Amino acid sequence: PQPIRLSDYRPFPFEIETTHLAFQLEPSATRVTATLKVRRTGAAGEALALNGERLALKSIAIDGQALGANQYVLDEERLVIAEVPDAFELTTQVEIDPSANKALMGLYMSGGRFCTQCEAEGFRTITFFPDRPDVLSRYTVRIEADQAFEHLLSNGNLMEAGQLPDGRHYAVWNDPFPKPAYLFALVAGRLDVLEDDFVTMSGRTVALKVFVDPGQASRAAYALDALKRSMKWDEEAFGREYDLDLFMIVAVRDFNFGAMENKGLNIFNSSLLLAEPETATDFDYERIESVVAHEYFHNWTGNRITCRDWFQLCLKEGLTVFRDQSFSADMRGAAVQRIKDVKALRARQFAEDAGPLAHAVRPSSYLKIDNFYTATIYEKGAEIIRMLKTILGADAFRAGLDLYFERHDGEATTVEAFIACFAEASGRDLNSFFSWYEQAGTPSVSLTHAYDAAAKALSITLTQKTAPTSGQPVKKALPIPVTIGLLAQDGSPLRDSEVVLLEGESLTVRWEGVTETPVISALRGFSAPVTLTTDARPADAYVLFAADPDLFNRWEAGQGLARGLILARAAGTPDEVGEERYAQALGQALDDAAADPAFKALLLALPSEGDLALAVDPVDPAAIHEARDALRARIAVHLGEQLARIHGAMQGDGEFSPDAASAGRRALRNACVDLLSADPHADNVQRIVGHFEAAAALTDAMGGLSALLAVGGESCETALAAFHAKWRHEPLVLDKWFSVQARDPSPDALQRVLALTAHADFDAGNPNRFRALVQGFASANPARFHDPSGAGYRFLADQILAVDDFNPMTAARLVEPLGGWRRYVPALGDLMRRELERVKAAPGLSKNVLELAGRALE
Ligand code: B3K
Ligand code: ZN
Repeated sequence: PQPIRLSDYRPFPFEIETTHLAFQLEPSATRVTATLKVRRTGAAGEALALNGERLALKSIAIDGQALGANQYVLDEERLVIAEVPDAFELTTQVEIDPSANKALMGLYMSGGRFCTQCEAEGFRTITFFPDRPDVLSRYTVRIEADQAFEHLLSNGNLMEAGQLPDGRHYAVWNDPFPKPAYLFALVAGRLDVLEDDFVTMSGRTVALKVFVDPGQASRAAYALDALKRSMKWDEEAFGREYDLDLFMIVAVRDFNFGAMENKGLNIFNSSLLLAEPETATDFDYERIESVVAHEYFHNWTGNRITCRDWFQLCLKEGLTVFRDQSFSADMRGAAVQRIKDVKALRARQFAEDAGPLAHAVRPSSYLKIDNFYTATIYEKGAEIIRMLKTILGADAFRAGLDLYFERHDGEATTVEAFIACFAEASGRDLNSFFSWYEQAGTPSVSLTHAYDAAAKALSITLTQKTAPTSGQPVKKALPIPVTIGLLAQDGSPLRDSEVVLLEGESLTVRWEGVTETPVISALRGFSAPVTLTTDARPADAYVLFAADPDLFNRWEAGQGLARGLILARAAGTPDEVGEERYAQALGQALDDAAADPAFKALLLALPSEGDLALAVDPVDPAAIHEARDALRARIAVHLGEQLARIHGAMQGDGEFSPDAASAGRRALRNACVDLLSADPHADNVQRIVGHFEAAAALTDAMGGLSALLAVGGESCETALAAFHAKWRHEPLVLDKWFSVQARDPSPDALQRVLALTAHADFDAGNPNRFRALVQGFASANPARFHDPSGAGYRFLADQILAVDDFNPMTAARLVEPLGGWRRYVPALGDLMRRELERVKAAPGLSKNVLELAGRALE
């Protein structure tokens, strides 16, 4: 297959002024009639080429005249009409089979309802259309269906609805805002609705409706509340007001990813919408809040201003992630939020950037755009926006964004046009900044320093380097904002934070008036997505760990200490004195009455195995796992009484509340339980069993179950069985029962996972269930995935191939865990490579999997 290239972009030579769609919904034979008002905008004589896949063409006419078979060419992917007038109306009628659509792209059935997913290129499986984001059109949609499909929904405002003969009914929707096809949506079916409204800053009342499975409306209350807070926040923080009179969200159970920002009709994976204390963890509540916000924020960053082509994906995604992260920081506390965001960035994006699937935030070619909805485009894309704000300052940043909204409203635009707004508003040259979009790989920054006690001067030298990535052997220096502050040896503040902008390969700054030997706190708040090494003495990290006023760096200092200790052990040179000292420092941090429980919970979690793997070459997952476990056990022994005491003190919530403070208390008590499981003596086991059995909130039940899996034995099996019996009819909770077992690092985990693929409740056709088990195992259980026999890899490859048959998008996302094969010890790397080769050679493979397996093997 031929790659698509950024440099090949050409505007579409026609404008589609209006699009009228008429749906005759039938699960296995839906008729779609599209009437497009077309006007030539390009050169005379250019053919009209429309995308269309898996469509049975029933009729085609221009200005009411049916076209003969010799007047157009139809192949698997396109309908081309060579000769068309300069302005005309094109009418096509096609038939499609939503009930057979297991790829979950386009129009499909979930739980007996019709729903759609069009981004990026699903619209072309619904009707013939220029399915590209730069073709904006005004849509009217008429939906007709059996009355059993009670609600008939589409984008915009409801214009008309009524009954028809033969038990059918219809609705007509009009969306006044021109939009690209990927933002089209349709839902039809029996649903319950939770309603509210929101008065915008200019005083308009917007009706809010959340549609869910019958009987589940109460579970949508938190999402609805998050929506209202998002609408308010976007007005206050960015001056953005909602623009339609109606905003709808629908929850569906079968969905390939999280949620979708269709204009006025967001569609959500039910796992990111439905929440009650017994059926959702605090993490779910957090995700619901941030994803509801994210999709809502897209209304301006994505919908009102969209992307010229899919290479510009980060224009809407990076910016919108930045906006949702800022929202969450305001809702839940900036430091804790930042730590969580950076953990996620390192776990997913840094890993991606370190392997053969590394790509630029704005890539320059692809086979399947579906493969580029990655941590790099989303999370690193957001980091770039954050750096822009750090470099320009909040006011110039806001001015640039205001200019962007004003200048490009209603357009499909580019990253260049976006950056130009900030250059113009701030008067700064941002040319070199643009390299952040074009260059893949995580820069390494090293910091060295010299303190001149006599002159009371500190000089700091920063140097950067980015290792080559596939296709980009030579790397440029990037503008890297490094926020630096100083502490005295006793931990008191010596100098406030300052942003040092490292622009070339290396930079030395000299600070006068530094009155004593300082402890340097660098890259505060994780001011840039880089890996930092410094020449600091180990003792400095203890000063930062105890006292850095920048809480991110306080946490980071602890992680750095733990990382060093674990890696020393993994290398066969354990530092037992250091481990005791670390455990003691951790104990002191836990005793700090002023610190937030959510922050303490983060302190208690050691760096993940994935994080540790990024720091060594080659990676030996078993050695890392054992070393990490050993440090966990040591901490559990050293701090046992204190952990038990804190666990006790964090009990008793009163009535459940999902707010950050209550969630923080739950996070801390579960972090204690997690550590106690590393020292499974009778008292601890009893405490864990008690924790599980008394759990009222799902967060506690899951924390208990996961700890019991680590302990193993009778009490674990009893708990698993009890949990299954209680929740077998609640799909979202049952997903967690699958995933907690997939993530369990006990030696028999692979056997358990294999057995679970044959469990009556396992369903590879449902992405949530499938990912809970397979992704949970391959991405979150390194110790067992990297079984020396290669059985874990074989299992993953088998699953990729099985699912690729009907759902290529979901299959392709599983390639990544095998992708890093070059970084593993050769005995494992070879086995991983062989499984990738087997996948790549499989007959009938999708383009999606082919592209990723191919790149991983390059
Ligand atoms: N824009 C969608 C993602 C669509 C993924 C298509 N493969 C959700 C989001 O980022 O908000
Ligand atoms: Zn998004």
